[in-house]
Amino acid sequence: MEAKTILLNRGAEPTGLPESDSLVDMYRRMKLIRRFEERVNDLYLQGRIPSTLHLYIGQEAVAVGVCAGLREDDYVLSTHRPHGHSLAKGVEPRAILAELLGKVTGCCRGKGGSMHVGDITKGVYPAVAIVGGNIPIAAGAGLAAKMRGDGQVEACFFGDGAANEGAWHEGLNIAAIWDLPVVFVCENNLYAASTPFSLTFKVENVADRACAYGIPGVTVDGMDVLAVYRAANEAIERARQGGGPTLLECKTYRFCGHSRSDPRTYRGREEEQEWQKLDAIPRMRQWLVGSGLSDDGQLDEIDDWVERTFDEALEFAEASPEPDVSELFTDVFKE
Ligand SMILES: Cc1ncc(C[n+]2csc(CCOP(=O)(O)OP(=O)(O)O)c2C)c(N)n1
Ligand SMILES: [Mg+2]
Repeated sequence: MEAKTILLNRGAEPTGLPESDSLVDMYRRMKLIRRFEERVNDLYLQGRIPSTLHLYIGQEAVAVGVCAGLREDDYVLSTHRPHGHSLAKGVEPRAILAELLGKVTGCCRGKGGSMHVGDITKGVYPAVAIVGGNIPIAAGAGLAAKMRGDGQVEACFFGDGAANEGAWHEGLNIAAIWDLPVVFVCENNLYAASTPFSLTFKVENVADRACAYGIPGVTVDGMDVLAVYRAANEAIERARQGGGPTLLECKTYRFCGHSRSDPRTYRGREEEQEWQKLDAIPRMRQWLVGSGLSDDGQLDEIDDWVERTFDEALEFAEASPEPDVSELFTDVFKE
């Protein structure tokens, strides 16, 4: 089986898209993630976040494009870089922010912090920070969905680095042989921390490996939310109809460092500038205005809403108490 590549259609007229409201919503969600991350970064620099951070800035089109094709009762599995996935799936910004501040109103009651953000009531498993650790869990969740027969799909996000973990190969294989309803979404941002993709892969695309498991492999422009949406939607529908998993690779780039205190000596400023020209958010804005689906007035209002939403979330999180010490072991072990 050949991997299918639809990466090279940058600028092509998109087809098979949802209603215009949903398209404007994709802009809103990407903008929310971008500003959430930028403002969380400011809070971190002020010493107000008691943990490390892996920011999602630059990769917004992937989370939003994939989640736009999911049902409310579908599930998302995430990684050490999870804020964007949760926001895209509909977890409340205030619940994530409270979690980052270690408050009891956080989505994991303040006990998980940045790397374990998630809210099962919104269809987001608490994130797994072990690289590749969420892959077998996605297969297990897919098996549960298949046994329930309720048509639920799991979207499992991971980085290029995860695709070189043993658990990744085992998880993909078992999902493949049992036709489990999982979309494996690789966010290939070209680096695993400081290690370049080209030093750790002999193949050009992560999706080229799909043929080893007998499943479809698709590589898509991860800086184009519409391209991600179309490819993800096809994979999601295939999974829902019993057609098994897909390996969907989104070529993307993180605009910031890997985590805090990363001087980015392993990549050039010129490369960063080239990728920034592909920023999905202004591109989507331009496309919405150019195609008459929205206008600057509506999109400016959305931008204002994003700032207000963050202000309110911060006010809520700051006013919330920390978990009581008596809660130390609650929700940690299964009763
Ligand atoms: C098994 C394991 N090894 C190492 C780490 C430390 N670590 C955290 S993130 C990361 C890089 C992951 O790269 P990638 O999967 O490409 O995701 P990205 O950070 O680019 O989003 C590493 C090595 C870890 N958390 N788990
Ligand atoms: Mg990476």
